[in-house]
Amino acid sequence: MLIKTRPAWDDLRDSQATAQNVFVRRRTLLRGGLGAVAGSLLLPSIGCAEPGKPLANAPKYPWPYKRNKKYELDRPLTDANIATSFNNFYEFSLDKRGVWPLAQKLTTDPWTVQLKGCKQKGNHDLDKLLKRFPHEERLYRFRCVETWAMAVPWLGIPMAAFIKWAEPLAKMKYVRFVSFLRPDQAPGQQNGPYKAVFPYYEGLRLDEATNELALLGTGMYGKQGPKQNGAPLRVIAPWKYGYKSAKSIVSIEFVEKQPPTFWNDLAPNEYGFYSNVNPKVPHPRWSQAREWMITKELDNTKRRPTLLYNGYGKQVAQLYAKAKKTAKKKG
Ligand SMILES: Nc1nc2c(c(=O)[nH]1)N[C@H]1C(S)=C(S)[C@@H](COP(=O)(O)O)O[C@H]1N2
Ligand SMILES: [Mo]
Repeated sequence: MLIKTRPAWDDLRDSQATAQNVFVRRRTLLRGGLGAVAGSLLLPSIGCAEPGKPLANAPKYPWPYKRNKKYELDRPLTDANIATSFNNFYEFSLDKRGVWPLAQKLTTDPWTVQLKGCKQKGNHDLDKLLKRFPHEERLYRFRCVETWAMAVPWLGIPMAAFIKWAEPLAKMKYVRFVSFLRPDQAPGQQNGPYKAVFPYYEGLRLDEATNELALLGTGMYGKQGPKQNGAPLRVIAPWKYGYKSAKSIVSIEFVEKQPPTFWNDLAPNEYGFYSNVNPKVPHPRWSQAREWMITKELDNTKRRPTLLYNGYGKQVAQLYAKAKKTAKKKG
């Protein structure tokens, strides 16, 4: 209903439609002293940088895997060079085209993951941990809250298999993910407007995390990593807006209560905990009715309808049958 009264929101230019960026601008201005950062965000974030060959540095995928053919796409896959050179990863840069060169500094091997709130609690070497699980390739849609979208051949392990092995304590109802904190490798953690807020933290309800769709991502396009997309381990929850999928995670914690999340803490009126893709729930500053697929041209005027739950209602709608009101209200 809201959408019908505000059709103009469908015609947002990218400079207005960069949700999280616009918020940063306000915040930096409020804090003062970061005028340069704030100023650069006034420019549209697309169409200026040379994408290069950002997949080139990603190592060959080290684990055997099979494509799970159950998950089919209704649209072409996004070009690998586009999906790996147009990134949201504020630890490195607020400029989507500037993330990938900076992210190469992150050392991802060896990598330790800490587990809490489960029988397998403690520090685990990631390579050893990942050997325990069958790896799969899955073609999924991906949707950022800013209205850009892509279709990606992810590689990873089903989160349900990992959680079954980890054995969360019976009282735990949520899982919390925490990204790395290494200011020496991530300029955004040294100087960015969020330096005091990092590490990035996110979470899922336990029944969301054990849904068949949820993955712990370890690669894409047949390769490990790449770093700009969250190597060596990230969350993949394709029915939710992209910010739910924390990248380069170092800690997985099973907890009793709904954990606070990065964007919800920063702007609770704009970013909820559930954050399920929903064309009928507009962001306070733009419509979510339509989305645009990232391509070489980065043409955000060619839009297609957004799908409820990003087209994954068959798998996830039942998760929200009881809690419908909360999920919708929180967007
Ligand atoms: N640690 C961390 N994880 C993050 C982010 C971030 O800034 N830091 N951005 C999120 C957002 S807003 C999106 S849309 C996706 C982008 O993933 P991609 O660059 O692989 O497309 O990562 C999410 N995970
Ligand atoms: Mo996003």
